[in-house]
Amino acid sequence: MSPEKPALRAVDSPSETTTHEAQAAAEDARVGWEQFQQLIEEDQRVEPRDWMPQNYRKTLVRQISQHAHSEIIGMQPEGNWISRAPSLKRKSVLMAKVQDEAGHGLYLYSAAETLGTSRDEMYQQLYTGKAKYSSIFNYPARTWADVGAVGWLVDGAAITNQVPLCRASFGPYGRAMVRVCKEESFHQRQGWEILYTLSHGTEAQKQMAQDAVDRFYGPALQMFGPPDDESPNSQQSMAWNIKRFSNDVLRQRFVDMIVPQAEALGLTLPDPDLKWNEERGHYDYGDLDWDEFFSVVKGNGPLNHQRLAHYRAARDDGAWVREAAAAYAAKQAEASPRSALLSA
Ligand code: BYC
Repeated sequence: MSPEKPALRAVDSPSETTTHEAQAAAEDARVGWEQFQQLIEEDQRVEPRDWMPQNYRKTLVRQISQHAHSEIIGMQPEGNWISRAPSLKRKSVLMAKVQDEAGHGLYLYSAAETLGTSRDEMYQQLYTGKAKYSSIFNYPARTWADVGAVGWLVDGAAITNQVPLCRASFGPYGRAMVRVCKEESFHQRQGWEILYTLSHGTEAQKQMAQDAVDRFYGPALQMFGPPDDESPNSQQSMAWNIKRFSNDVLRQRFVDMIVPQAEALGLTLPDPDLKWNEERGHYDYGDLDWDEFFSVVKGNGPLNHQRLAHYRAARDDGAWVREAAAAYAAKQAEASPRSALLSA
């Protein structure tokens, strides 16, 4: 006897099913929203499988992918100096640092992947010029002293910005930041040490260090993003415990940190308005050139085109390596599905 076909219940008609599913989805979203709110209020971590609002996911992908791209493009100014570093020791230290930056990019791409955006998609966005990356990397590193200024000022700004991100509400981002920050603090010391050596060398070396600081000071302060009243994302990101402090608060923290460090280096910071404000308990500093900042972010900085062209060329040149690796992995999987699974 053939099994009886179950009678179609009223609720199984397509429109009823849709209504039923929509109600269930709305209920899931309501419960998910409450759980999400509770995690944020209790300052706990949100994990990839937790329900999260679409805009929370979107802003995380926006910030994390932009951060990852910054690490990848950020290899270029210093990578350019590996073959010209003044000693074998300096060369190997710089090589390790640049390699660390590549690693940071990879941790961050992995964190963004847990939000459902594939690595290929992010690479493609960078390749086509759609993605943003930090404005600072569109400035040239002209001299060996610039490598010191990048380490001291750029990595210094990065640490100031990223230490609070270790407590970002999204688990994979916060955990990636812990490791990144440990490595960044070595990078900053490496930069400091280069500048210290130069500023205690010959007059020409000291001048080279001063020139580098003069050129990188303003753009490093702009790494923290636009002033608070022109920062559309800060408020919501802070409400979601992604960012813990506003752009201006972190910029001030950085200025307060580098003034005594510059004195110890025997170098000056190129800002005549820089002075201690007893009442505020902070250093006052002069206006930054925000027209220049927005122009760089829009793609019109000194090296935007060159940085992107170099990235594209490297990606194109490396296509055969990726194809060969994929073909090898497929061959291994065919020969031994189990070992391929284990090595995946
Ligand atoms: N450059 O509302 P806002 C490193 C964009 S690499 C370019 O304040 P948010 C290293 C911003 O994205 C470390 N764009 O945004 C590597 C937004 O545009 P969208 C890099 C910038 O997200 C190698 C718009 O302006 N660090 O250390 O709340 C060698 C409005 O801004 C910039 C990170 O990426 C900028 N400087 O705050 C050496 C840290 N600033 O997205 C060293 C992670 C702003 O709406 N990122 N914009 O189209 C963050 O902490 C935040 O995303 C920011 C901006 C503080 C940068």
